Amino acid sequence: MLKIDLKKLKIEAQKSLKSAKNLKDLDGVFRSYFGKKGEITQAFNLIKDMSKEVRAKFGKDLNNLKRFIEKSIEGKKAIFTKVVPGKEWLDVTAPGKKLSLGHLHPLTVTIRKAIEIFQEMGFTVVEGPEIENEFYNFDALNVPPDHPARDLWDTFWLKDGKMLLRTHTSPVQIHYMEKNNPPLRIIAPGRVFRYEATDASHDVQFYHLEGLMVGKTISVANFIAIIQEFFSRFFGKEVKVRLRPSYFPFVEPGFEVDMSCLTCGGLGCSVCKKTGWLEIMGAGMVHPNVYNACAINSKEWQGFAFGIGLDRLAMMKYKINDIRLFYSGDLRFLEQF
Ligand code: FA5
Repeated sequence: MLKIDLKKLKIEAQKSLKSAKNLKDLDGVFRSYFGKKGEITQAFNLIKDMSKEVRAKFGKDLNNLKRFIEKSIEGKKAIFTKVVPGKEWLDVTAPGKKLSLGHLHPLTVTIRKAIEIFQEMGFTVVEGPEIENEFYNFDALNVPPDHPARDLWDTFWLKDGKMLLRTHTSPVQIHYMEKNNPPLRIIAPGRVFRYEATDASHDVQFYHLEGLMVGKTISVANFIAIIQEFFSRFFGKEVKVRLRPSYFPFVEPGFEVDMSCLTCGGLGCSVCKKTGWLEIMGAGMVHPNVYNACAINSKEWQGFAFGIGLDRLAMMKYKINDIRLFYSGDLRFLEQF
């Protein structure tokens, strides 16, 4: 039987490991011990022919040697594969990985800009709930039950028939005046909902910015000055504005405010329905019944309220010809801003 001297084998293994200069040499050492005809492999093949007494000791010693050589190879491999700091090659001219950054939605930019301008003019920002009850959305705004004016707003009623998705941010006026006494100067931006057919300038959800200014002598002239200032700052240029008499139950007198269509320069397009003007907001002097609903003396206080359609404002600013694009989630559209 072939005799194997494990001690000698260990010394030889140490020598060949010491002389290995790179990974290729190391691979050669590995194969010379663990390959098909490798020394350790062959030594294991001998075990089956050994007597019981010899087998136990030899097997144990052989396993120890096997582990020793494996560990030594691993150790040397770690040294060869270790990256030497400062010696790593880096191509500083290679193009970097482009991180795709998100950005604000054009409606968010519009809302923030509008808020900023009104804050600079001394208005306080107030919020209210998107789900309202009838009282705040209608009754307190001088629209009693069964009054035909309720038809002015196509409403999403909730199941109980009393709660609804607010059709405008005007209810925030009521919440605020219930808790605060005049003089006051607030804006209430927020999302509103209408159960109506969509087209280029109408959607079922959009943003309103309600404004309310009440004092002892606040007049329509103050409203015109404020709104003219707002438009000029928002668009960064003079914008033509016109007032048309209109009806809103919560104001008297009431008017509709149009701005010249910036999409077509007033020539007529699908956004302005070929009129050259775009209805951008409703407004008027607050109706005495609204003050009464909030326990405010209507003989002592007076002021104006308005409700701007922020989506339409954004359409004018960015020359967008369909309101529905804002809510389409289409990246080809959004990435243009
Ligand atoms: C109102 O909702 C009143 N609460 C505004 C108001 C406030 C009047 C205070 C007087 C005093 P109106 O329904 O017209 O008004 O809506 C206001 C603005 O919202 C419109 O001028 C328009 O710019 C925008 N708007 C109305 N309906 C839609 C719609 N379906 N999609 C997008 N914008 C709309």
